[in-house]
Amino acid sequence: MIKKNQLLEVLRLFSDAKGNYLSGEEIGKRLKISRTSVWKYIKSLQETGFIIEGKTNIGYKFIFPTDTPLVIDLDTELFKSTIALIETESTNDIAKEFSKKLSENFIVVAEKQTKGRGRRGRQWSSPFGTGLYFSLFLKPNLPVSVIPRLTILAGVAVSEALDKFGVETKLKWPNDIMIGNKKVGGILSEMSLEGNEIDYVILGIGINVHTDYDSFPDDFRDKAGSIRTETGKSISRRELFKEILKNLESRYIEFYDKNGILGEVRYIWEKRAYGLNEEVYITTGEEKENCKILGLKEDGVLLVKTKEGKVKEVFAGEVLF
Ligand code: BT5
Repeated sequence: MIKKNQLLEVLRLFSDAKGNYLSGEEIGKRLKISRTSVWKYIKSLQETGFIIEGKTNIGYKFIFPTDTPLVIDLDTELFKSTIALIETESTNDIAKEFSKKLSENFIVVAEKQTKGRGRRGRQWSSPFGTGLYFSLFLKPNLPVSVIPRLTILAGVAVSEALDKFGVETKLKWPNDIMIGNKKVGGILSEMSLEGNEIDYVILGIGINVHTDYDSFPDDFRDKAGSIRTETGKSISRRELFKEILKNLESRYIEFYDKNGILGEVRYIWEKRAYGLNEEVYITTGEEKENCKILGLKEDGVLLVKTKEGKVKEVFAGEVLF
């Protein structure tokens, strides 16, 4: 029986080895397992998509994906633990599953999701080794009404983190991260109530980092892209993950301390808004209306102007171009 946490330990050893070969003996010694077990672990990792080269009498070398986000050293006060998974249905579902077992904020991250979810039961395509798929489990003691603002806050935190890698993004209300006209990331926030109060919030974030167009399903291939396809940049998912967590943590703490006020985050979001002052279609349920995006209200609600010149607030829905 293969122990999952030891698989991760093998990965950690490889990421520390920085491209060098590690002998089976050395891996075995460090993990206190036999060489046969080492071989089984390597095989199991290979079967899930990791590329590990084996050379007789020398050892094993990690080829792909060396930027795996599964082995980051957390530098955070907000999150107390991480659940790292090679493959799972949906990190949001795992977070939900652990909501009863873990009472403090935690992170779930996976290399692949087989049932990655978007809003309203939509799919989130999550191929192995190319994107960042993670969920943040939070227990905020805040009024329910401010929780939808967390999607805006998370979008800003991701966009600012990407700035550090020289990647310019726009935010499409309410939850899309865009480069040009391609969607490269999305946020799915879900909450659970206990009576009238927040029990917990799960912020699920998906970002296409190296994903090729071919990996996206036909029905939205022309609308999706990755950081690599849109900018030609190949940035480390692990480094990006760290930067996002760092940013999100400080933005979230500020938001929390102000009892759920977006403050400057609102203006940062507006500056990065996709389609600001442009004609768009807003759909809420069945209706579709031609409007101009004016900005964001403090409460995360989108402000638009209709063809008749009426200013309207959009609480939920989609922006279509
Ligand atoms: C979202 O939904 O954009 C939210 C995506 C959240 C994904 C994360 S990954 C970690 C965590 N675990 C989960 O199971 N989910 C979260 P929505 O706005 O409903 O957009 C979904 C639509 O985006 C789909 O209907 C497709 O058209 C498109 N889409 C699906 N996968 C995509 C991808 N990888 N890149 C770009 N577009 C995609």
